[in-house]
Amino acid sequence: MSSKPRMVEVRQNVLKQNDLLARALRERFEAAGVIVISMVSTPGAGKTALLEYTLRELRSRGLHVAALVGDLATENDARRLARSEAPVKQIVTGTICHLDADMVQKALDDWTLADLDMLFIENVGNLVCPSSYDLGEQLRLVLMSVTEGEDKPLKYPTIFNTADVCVITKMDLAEAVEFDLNAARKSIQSVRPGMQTIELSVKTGEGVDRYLDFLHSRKP
Ligand SMILES: Nc1nc2c(ncn2[C@@H]2O[C@H](COP(=O)(O)OP(=O)(O)OP(=O)(O)O)[C@@H](O)[C@H]2O)c(=O)[nH]1
Ligand SMILES: [Mg+2]
Repeated sequence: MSSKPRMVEVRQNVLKQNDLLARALRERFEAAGVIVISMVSTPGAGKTALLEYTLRELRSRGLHVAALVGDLATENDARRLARSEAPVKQIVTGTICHLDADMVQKALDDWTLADLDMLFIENVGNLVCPSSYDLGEQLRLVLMSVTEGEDKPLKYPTIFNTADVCVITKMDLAEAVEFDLNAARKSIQSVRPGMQTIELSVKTGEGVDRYLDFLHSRKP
C-alpha cells in the first residue's frame, strides 16, 4: 500500500491532466497566431473594469480581441465586457474557485482562433486556487489594487511567482488609503525579483497608455 494520502494522489493526477491539456492549448494558440493573456487577482481588484477598457481600446487600434471570463455565479462580467462589442463568453464554475484548461478548451469550441489577435482570460477572483492551473496562456497578469495593502505578494507568493507582470490598480485611490508604492514594489520584488509592474487607474486613465502599449508590443 502506498504511504501517500489518496487525496494528494488524486490532486496530482488532476494537475497532471491539466498540464497536458494546457500544453496542447498553448500549441493551438501559437499555431493560430493568437496571443493569450490571463488575469488573476483578489475579487474586486478591477479585472473586469480594466479588461472592458482594454477590449475597447485595442479594438479601436484595429486589433481583433476577445475574452473569456470565469466566475462562480452570474453572467454579470460577460455583460459588462460585451459593451466593448468584442466577442465574450462567461464560464460559470459553480463551486470551483479557478478556471482550468478543460473549461477554456470547451469555451473556445465554437470560436475560430485564427480570426483573433489577442484572447484575454479573466480568472475567478482568488489569489490561491488559480496559481496551480496552467491555462495555456502566454502571459499571466496578476492585479493588486491599492486598497488591498502592500503586502499581498508576501502573503500569496505562489500566484505572484506564476505571473509575468504585476498591474497595480485603482491608483486614483492611493492617497486616500495611504498606499505606499515603494513598499508594494519591495514586496513584489522580494517574491519575484525583476518582475515588471505597471501602475494605473481606469477611473482617471493614469498609466493605461503604458499598459496598452505593453500589450500591443506582445503582438507578433
Ligand atoms: N476608484 C477606482 N475604482 C475602480 C477601478 N477599477 C475598478 N474599480 C471598481 O472596483 C470595483 C470592482 O471592479 P471589477 O472590475 O468588478 O473587479 P474584478 O476584479 O473584475 O472583480 P471579480 O470579477 O468579482 O473578481 C468596481 O466597483 C469598479 O468600478 C479604478 O481604477 N479606480
Ligand atoms: Mg470581474
